[in-house]
Amino acid sequence: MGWIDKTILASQITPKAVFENRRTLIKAAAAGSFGAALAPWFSRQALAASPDKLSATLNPAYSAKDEVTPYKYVTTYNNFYEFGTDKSDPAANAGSLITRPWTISVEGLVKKPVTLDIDALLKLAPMEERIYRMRCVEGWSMVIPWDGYPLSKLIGHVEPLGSAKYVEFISLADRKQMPGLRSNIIDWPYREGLRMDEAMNSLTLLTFGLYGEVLPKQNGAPVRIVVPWKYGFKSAKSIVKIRFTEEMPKTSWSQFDSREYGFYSNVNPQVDHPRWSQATERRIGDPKGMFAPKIKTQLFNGYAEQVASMYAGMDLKKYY
Ligand SMILES: Nc1nc2c(c(=O)[nH]1)N[C@H]1C(S)=C(S)[C@@H](COP(=O)(O)O)O[C@H]1N2
Ligand SMILES: [Mo]
Repeated sequence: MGWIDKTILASQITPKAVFENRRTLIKAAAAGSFGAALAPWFSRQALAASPDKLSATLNPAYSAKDEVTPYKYVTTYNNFYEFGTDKSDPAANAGSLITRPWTISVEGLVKKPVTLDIDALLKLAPMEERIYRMRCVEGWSMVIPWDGYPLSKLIGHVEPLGSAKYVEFISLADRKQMPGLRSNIIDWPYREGLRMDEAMNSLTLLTFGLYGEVLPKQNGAPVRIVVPWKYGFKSAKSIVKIRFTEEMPKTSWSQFDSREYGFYSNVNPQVDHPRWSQATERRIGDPKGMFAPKIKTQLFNGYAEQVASMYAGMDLKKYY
Protein backbone atom coordinates (compact mmCIF):
# COMPACT_ATOMS: atom_id res chain seq x y z
CA MET A 1 0.00 0.00 0.00
CA GLY A 2 3.03 2.32 -0.23
CA TRP A 3 2.69 5.23 -2.58
CA ILE A 4 5.81 4.41 -4.57
CA ASP A 5 4.79 2.03 -7.26
CA LYS A 6 6.54 0.25 -10.07
CA THR A 7 4.58 2.16 -12.70
CA ILE A 8 6.08 5.37 -11.36
CA LEU A 9 9.60 4.12 -10.92
CA ALA A 10 9.54 2.62 -14.40
CA SER A 11 8.67 5.88 -16.07
CA GLN A 12 11.40 7.54 -18.08
CA ILE A 13 9.29 10.03 -19.96
CA THR A 14 8.49 13.39 -18.42
CA PRO A 15 4.86 13.50 -17.36
CA LYS A 16 4.00 16.68 -19.24
CA ALA A 17 5.41 15.36 -22.50
CA VAL A 18 3.32 12.23 -22.14
CA PHE A 19 0.11 14.17 -21.93
CA GLU A 20 0.98 16.63 -24.66
CA ASN A 21 2.21 14.00 -27.09
CA ARG A 22 -0.52 11.54 -26.37
CA ARG A 23 -2.87 12.53 -29.16
CA THR A 24 -0.12 12.58 -31.75
CA LEU A 25 1.09 9.21 -30.59
CA ILE A 26 -2.35 7.68 -30.64
CA LYS A 27 -2.82 8.87 -34.19
CA ALA A 28 0.60 7.60 -35.18
CA ALA A 29 0.02 4.27 -33.47
CA ALA A 30 -3.29 3.90 -35.26
CA ALA A 31 -1.56 4.60 -38.56
CA GLY A 32 1.00 1.92 -37.76
CA SER A 33 4.03 4.18 -37.88
CA PHE A 34 5.16 3.35 -34.35
CA GLY A 35 6.06 0.09 -32.74
CA ALA A 36 9.28 -1.11 -31.23
CA ALA A 37 10.50 2.46 -30.88
CA LEU A 38 8.07 3.15 -28.06
CA ALA A 39 8.65 2.19 -24.45
CA PRO A 40 6.46 -0.86 -23.71
CA TRP A 41 4.26 1.04 -21.25
CA PHE A 42 3.82 3.90 -23.66
CA SER A 43 2.81 1.89 -26.70
CA ARG A 44 0.37 -0.18 -24.66
CA GLN A 45 -1.29 2.93 -23.31
CA ALA A 46 -1.41 4.65 -26.67
CA LEU A 47 -2.93 1.67 -28.43
CA ALA A 48 -5.45 0.87 -25.72
CA ALA A 49 -6.72 4.40 -25.34
CA SER A 50 -9.86 5.62 -27.05
CA PRO A 51 -9.84 9.22 -25.95
CA ASP A 52 -13.22 10.55 -26.97
CA LYS A 53 -13.33 14.22 -26.32
CA LEU A 54 -15.80 15.65 -23.83
CA SER A 55 -16.32 19.34 -24.29
CA ALA A 56 -16.42 20.97 -20.92
CA THR A 57 -15.97 24.57 -19.83
CA LEU A 58 -13.47 25.21 -17.05
CA ASN A 59 -15.17 26.54 -13.94
CA PRO A 60 -12.46 28.64 -12.27
CA ALA A 61 -14.60 29.25 -9.17
CA TYR A 62 -14.40 25.52 -8.44
CA SER A 63 -10.83 24.88 -9.48
CA ALA A 64 -7.79 24.45 -7.26
CA LYS A 65 -4.71 26.50 -8.11
CA ASP A 66 -2.43 23.55 -7.29
CA GLU A 67 -0.36 22.09 -10.10
CA VAL A 68 -2.33 19.32 -11.78
CA THR A 69 -1.15 15.73 -11.57
CA PRO A 70 0.09 14.49 -14.96
CA TYR A 71 -2.40 12.38 -16.92
CA LYS A 72 -0.07 9.41 -16.80
CA TYR A 73 -0.29 9.12 -13.00
CA VAL A 74 -3.99 9.91 -12.83
CA THR A 75 -4.68 6.96 -15.14
CA THR A 76 -2.13 4.40 -13.93
CA TYR A 77 -2.00 4.80 -10.14
CA ASN A 78 -5.52 3.83 -9.12
CA ASN A 79 -7.66 2.04 -6.61
CA PHE A 80 -10.48 0.10 -8.25
CA TYR A 81 -10.69 -3.18 -6.37
CA GLU A 82 -13.05 -4.71 -8.93
CA PHE A 83 -9.92 -4.98 -11.09
CA GLY A 84 -7.38 -5.94 -8.42
CA THR A 85 -5.81 -4.44 -5.33
CA ASP A 86 -2.46 -3.20 -6.72
CA LYS A 87 -2.26 0.40 -7.90
CA SER A 88 -1.30 -0.81 -11.38
CA ASP A 89 -4.10 -3.42 -11.64
CA PRO A 90 -6.97 -1.16 -12.77
CA ALA A 91 -5.04 0.23 -15.76
CA ALA A 92 -3.89 -3.28 -16.67
CA ASN A 93 -7.23 -5.08 -16.21
CA ALA A 94 -10.08 -2.62 -16.74
CA GLY A 95 -10.05 -3.12 -20.51
CA SER A 96 -12.70 -5.83 -20.03
CA LEU A 97 -15.22 -3.33 -18.65
CA ILE A 98 -18.04 -2.68 -21.12
CA THR A 99 -19.07 0.94 -20.72
CA ARG A 100 -21.66 1.14 -23.51
CA PRO A 101 -24.57 0.58 -23.43
CA TRP A 102 -24.81 1.68 -19.80
CA THR A 103 -27.79 2.68 -17.75
CA ILE A 104 -28.11 4.13 -14.31
CA SER A 105 -31.26 3.70 -12.28
CA VAL A 106 -32.27 6.42 -9.86
CA GLU A 107 -34.74 5.05 -7.33
CA GLY A 108 -35.94 4.89 -3.75
CA LEU A 109 -37.60 7.80 -1.99
CA VAL A 110 -38.19 10.02 -5.03
CA LYS A 111 -41.27 11.30 -6.81
CA LYS A 112 -39.93 10.49 -10.27
CA PRO A 113 -37.73 7.38 -10.34
CA VAL A 114 -35.95 6.99 -13.65
CA THR A 115 -33.59 4.73 -15.57
CA LEU A 116 -31.31 6.82 -17.70
CA ASP A 117 -29.12 5.77 -20.56
CA ILE A 118 -25.59 7.19 -20.41
CA ASP A 119 -26.25 9.41 -23.44
CA ALA A 120 -29.33 10.92 -21.81
CA LEU A 121 -27.38 11.40 -18.59
CA LEU A 122 -24.57 13.20 -20.42
CA LYS A 123 -27.07 15.72 -21.77
CA LEU A 124 -28.85 16.45 -18.52
CA ALA A 125 -26.76 19.53 -17.66
CA PRO A 126 -23.87 21.57 -19.09
CA MET A 127 -20.50 19.86 -18.73
CA GLU A 128 -17.97 21.69 -16.55
CA GLU A 129 -14.30 21.07 -15.91
CA ARG A 130 -13.20 21.44 -12.30
CA ILE A 131 -9.73 20.93 -10.91
CA TYR A 132 -10.11 19.16 -7.56
CA ARG A 133 -7.63 18.05 -4.95
CA MET A 134 -8.23 14.37 -4.20
CA ARG A 135 -6.83 12.55 -1.18
CA CYS A 136 -6.77 8.84 -0.57
CA VAL A 137 -6.93 7.59 3.03
CA GLU A 138 -3.67 5.74 2.28
CA GLY A 139 -1.82 9.07 2.40
CA TRP A 140 -1.36 10.03 -1.23
CA SER A 141 -3.06 12.76 -3.19
CA MET A 142 -3.52 14.08 -6.71
CA VAL A 143 -4.95 17.16 -8.39
CA ILE A 144 -7.30 16.16 -11.17
CA PRO A 145 -9.24 18.06 -13.85
CA TRP A 146 -12.63 16.32 -13.76
CA ASP A 147 -15.44 16.80 -16.28
CA GLY A 148 -19.03 16.56 -15.15
CA TYR A 149 -21.85 18.50 -13.58
CA PRO A 150 -23.16 18.85 -10.04
CA LEU A 151 -25.00 15.76 -8.80
CA SER A 152 -27.69 18.19 -7.57
CA LYS A 153 -28.84 18.58 -11.20
CA LEU A 154 -29.75 14.89 -11.38
CA ILE A 155 -31.25 14.97 -7.88
CA GLY A 156 -33.48 17.88 -8.89
CA HIS A 157 -34.67 15.86 -11.86
CA VAL A 158 -36.05 12.98 -9.74
CA GLU A 159 -37.58 15.13 -6.96
CA PRO A 160 -36.67 13.40 -3.68
CA LEU A 161 -39.40 12.99 -1.08
CA GLY A 162 -39.13 14.75 2.27
CA SER A 163 -38.30 11.41 3.88
CA ALA A 164 -35.12 11.00 1.78
CA LYS A 165 -32.20 11.66 4.13
CA TYR A 166 -29.35 9.81 2.40
CA VAL A 167 -28.20 8.84 -1.08
CA GLU A 168 -26.62 5.47 -1.82
CA PHE A 169 -24.31 4.83 -4.79
CA ILE A 170 -23.91 1.32 -6.13
CA SER A 171 -21.15 0.31 -8.53
CA LEU A 172 -21.40 -2.37 -11.19
CA ALA A 173 -20.55 -5.88 -9.98
CA ASP A 174 -20.17 -8.28 -12.90
CA ARG A 175 -17.80 -11.23 -12.50
CA LYS A 176 -17.50 -11.59 -16.25
CA GLN A 177 -16.07 -8.11 -16.63
CA MET A 178 -14.38 -7.61 -13.28
CA PRO A 179 -11.69 -10.12 -12.28
CA GLY A 180 -11.29 -8.54 -8.83
CA LEU A 181 -14.73 -9.81 -7.80
CA ARG A 182 -13.18 -13.26 -7.35
CA SER A 183 -11.64 -11.93 -4.16
CA ASN A 184 -14.13 -11.29 -1.37
CA ILE A 185 -12.14 -8.51 0.27
CA ILE A 186 -15.26 -6.37 -0.24
CA ASP A 187 -18.87 -7.48 -0.02
CA TRP A 188 -19.73 -6.63 -3.65
CA PRO A 189 -21.17 -4.56 -5.14
CA TYR A 190 -19.05 -1.60 -4.01
CA ARG A 191 -21.37 0.74 -2.15
CA GLU A 192 -20.99 4.28 -0.95
CA GLY A 193 -23.27 6.93 0.43
CA LEU A 194 -23.72 10.56 1.31
CA ARG A 195 -26.08 12.50 3.51
CA MET A 196 -28.61 14.46 1.43
CA ASP A 197 -27.00 17.86 2.06
CA GLU A 198 -23.60 16.44 1.08
CA ALA A 199 -25.04 15.02 -2.12
CA MET A 200 -26.66 18.39 -2.90
CA ASN A 201 -23.48 20.38 -2.14
CA SER A 202 -22.31 22.14 -5.28
CA LEU A 203 -18.86 20.51 -5.00
CA THR A 204 -20.27 16.99 -5.43
CA LEU A 205 -19.72 16.17 -9.07
CA LEU A 206 -21.37 13.56 -11.25
CA THR A 207 -18.35 12.82 -13.37
CA PHE A 208 -17.97 11.56 -16.94
CA GLY A 209 -14.46 12.56 -17.88
CA LEU A 210 -11.05 13.82 -16.90
CA TYR A 211 -8.59 16.04 -18.72
CA GLY A 212 -11.37 16.84 -21.23
CA GLU A 213 -11.74 13.22 -22.32
CA VAL A 214 -14.22 10.47 -21.57
CA LEU A 215 -13.25 8.72 -18.30
CA PRO A 216 -10.68 5.98 -18.79
CA LYS A 217 -12.12 2.67 -17.56
CA GLN A 218 -9.66 2.49 -14.66
CA ASN A 219 -11.00 5.83 -13.41
CA GLY A 220 -14.61 4.64 -13.20
CA ALA A 221 -16.10 4.92 -16.69
CA PRO A 222 -18.64 5.74 -17.82
CA VAL A 223 -19.95 7.61 -14.76
CA ARG A 224 -18.75 8.08 -11.19
CA ILE A 225 -19.11 10.39 -8.24
CA VAL A 226 -16.38 12.79 -7.13
CA VAL A 227 -16.49 14.17 -3.58
CA PRO A 228 -13.29 16.18 -3.07
CA TRP A 229 -13.51 16.92 0.68
CA LYS A 230 -13.75 13.24 1.60
CA TYR A 231 -11.26 10.39 1.36
CA GLY A 232 -11.02 8.82 -2.08
CA PHE A 233 -13.10 5.74 -1.34
CA LYS A 234 -16.27 7.86 -1.02
CA SER A 235 -16.00 8.65 -4.75
CA ALA A 236 -17.64 5.50 -6.13
CA LYS A 237 -16.74 4.43 -9.67
CA SER A 238 -18.75 2.93 -12.54
CA ILE A 239 -22.08 3.40 -10.81
CA VAL A 240 -25.29 1.71 -11.97
CA LYS A 241 -27.68 2.71 -9.20
CA ILE A 242 -28.42 5.76 -7.09
CA ARG A 243 -30.92 5.15 -4.30
CA PHE A 244 -32.53 7.62 -1.91
CA THR A 245 -33.09 6.27 1.59
CA GLU A 246 -34.29 7.33 5.01
CA GLU A 247 -31.66 5.29 6.90
CA MET A 248 -27.91 5.80 6.65
CA PRO A 249 -26.80 3.30 3.99
CA LYS A 250 -24.26 0.59 4.79
CA THR A 251 -21.09 1.33 2.86
CA SER A 252 -18.57 -1.25 1.63
CA TRP A 253 -15.58 0.01 3.58
CA SER A 254 -17.39 0.54 6.87
CA GLN A 255 -18.78 -2.98 6.53
CA PHE A 256 -15.21 -4.17 5.92
CA ASP A 257 -14.01 -2.49 9.13
CA SER A 258 -16.16 0.12 10.85
CA ARG A 259 -13.30 1.18 13.12
CA GLU A 260 -11.10 2.05 10.16
CA TYR A 261 -13.69 3.54 7.83
CA GLY A 262 -16.59 5.67 8.98
CA PHE A 263 -19.58 6.87 7.01
CA TYR A 264 -18.46 10.50 6.86
CA SER A 265 -14.76 10.06 6.07
CA ASN A 266 -14.17 13.76 5.73
CA VAL A 267 -10.50 14.54 5.17
CA ASN A 268 -9.28 15.49 8.64
CA PRO A 269 -5.59 15.76 9.59
CA GLN A 270 -6.55 15.51 13.28
CA VAL A 271 -8.26 12.13 13.07
CA ASP A 272 -5.83 9.40 12.12
CA HIS A 273 -6.79 6.14 10.50
CA PRO A 274 -5.62 3.23 12.71
CA ARG A 275 -2.97 2.32 10.10
CA TRP A 276 -2.17 5.61 8.36
CA SER A 277 -1.53 9.13 9.64
CA GLN A 278 -3.80 11.68 8.02
CA ALA A 279 -1.62 14.66 9.02
CA THR A 280 0.41 14.80 5.81
CA GLU A 281 0.22 13.50 2.28
CA ARG A 282 2.39 12.85 -0.76
CA ARG A 283 1.47 14.29 -4.12
CA ILE A 284 1.71 11.59 -6.73
CA GLY A 285 3.85 12.58 -9.69
CA ASP A 286 6.11 14.99 -7.84
CA PRO A 287 9.34 14.92 -9.86
CA LYS A 288 11.30 14.56 -6.60
CA GLY A 289 9.56 11.22 -6.10
CA MET A 290 10.11 9.66 -2.70
CA PHE A 291 12.28 12.62 -1.70
CA ALA A 292 9.52 15.16 -2.26
CA PRO A 293 8.58 16.94 0.95
CA LYS A 294 5.26 15.83 2.40
CA ILE A 295 2.39 18.29 2.21
CA LYS A 296 0.28 19.13 5.26
CA THR A 297 -3.20 17.74 4.84
CA GLN A 298 -5.91 20.36 5.24
CA LEU A 299 -9.20 20.00 7.10
CA PHE A 300 -11.89 18.97 4.58
CA ASN A 301 -9.04 18.71 2.07
CA GLY A 302 -8.99 22.52 1.83
CA TYR A 303 -12.70 22.83 1.06
CA ALA A 304 -13.76 23.99 4.55
CA GLU A 305 -15.24 27.22 3.22
CA GLN A 306 -17.73 25.29 1.09
CA VAL A 307 -18.49 22.37 3.41
CA ALA A 308 -17.65 23.06 7.08
CA SER A 309 -21.11 24.50 7.84
CA MET A 310 -22.70 21.12 7.08
CA TYR A 311 -20.89 19.65 10.10
CA ALA A 312 -21.33 22.53 12.55
CA GLY A 313 -21.80 21.13 16.06
CA MET A 314 -20.79 17.59 15.08
CA ASP A 315 -17.95 15.87 16.90
CA LEU A 316 -15.69 15.01 13.96
CA LYS A 317 -13.69 12.54 16.07
CA LYS A 318 -16.87 10.57 16.70
CA TYR A 319 -18.31 11.01 13.23
CA TYR A 320 -15.19 10.13 11.23
N1 LIG B 1 -16.29 0.96 -7.39
C1 LIG B 1 -15.18 1.41 -6.80
N2 LIG B 1 -15.04 2.73 -6.59
C2 LIG B 1 -13.92 3.21 -6.01
C3 LIG B 1 -12.89 2.35 -5.55
C4 LIG B 1 -13.07 0.96 -5.78
O1 LIG B 1 -12.23 0.12 -5.41
N3 LIG B 1 -14.21 0.54 -6.41
N4 LIG B 1 -11.76 2.87 -4.92
C5 LIG B 1 -11.90 4.19 -4.28
C6 LIG B 1 -10.63 4.74 -3.83
S1 LIG B 1 -9.94 4.07 -2.43
C7 LIG B 1 -10.06 5.84 -4.42
S2 LIG B 1 -8.68 6.57 -3.75
C8 LIG B 1 -10.64 6.42 -5.66
C9 LIG B 1 -9.58 6.55 -6.74
O2 LIG B 1 -10.10 7.17 -7.88
P1 LIG B 1 -9.12 7.44 -9.14
O3 LIG B 1 -8.46 6.16 -9.49
O4 LIG B 1 -9.99 7.93 -10.25
O5 LIG B 1 -8.15 8.47 -8.70
O6 LIG B 1 -11.72 5.64 -6.17
C10 LIG B 1 -12.64 5.18 -5.20
N5 LIG B 1 -13.78 4.57 -5.83
MO1 LIG C 1 -8.46 5.64 -1.59
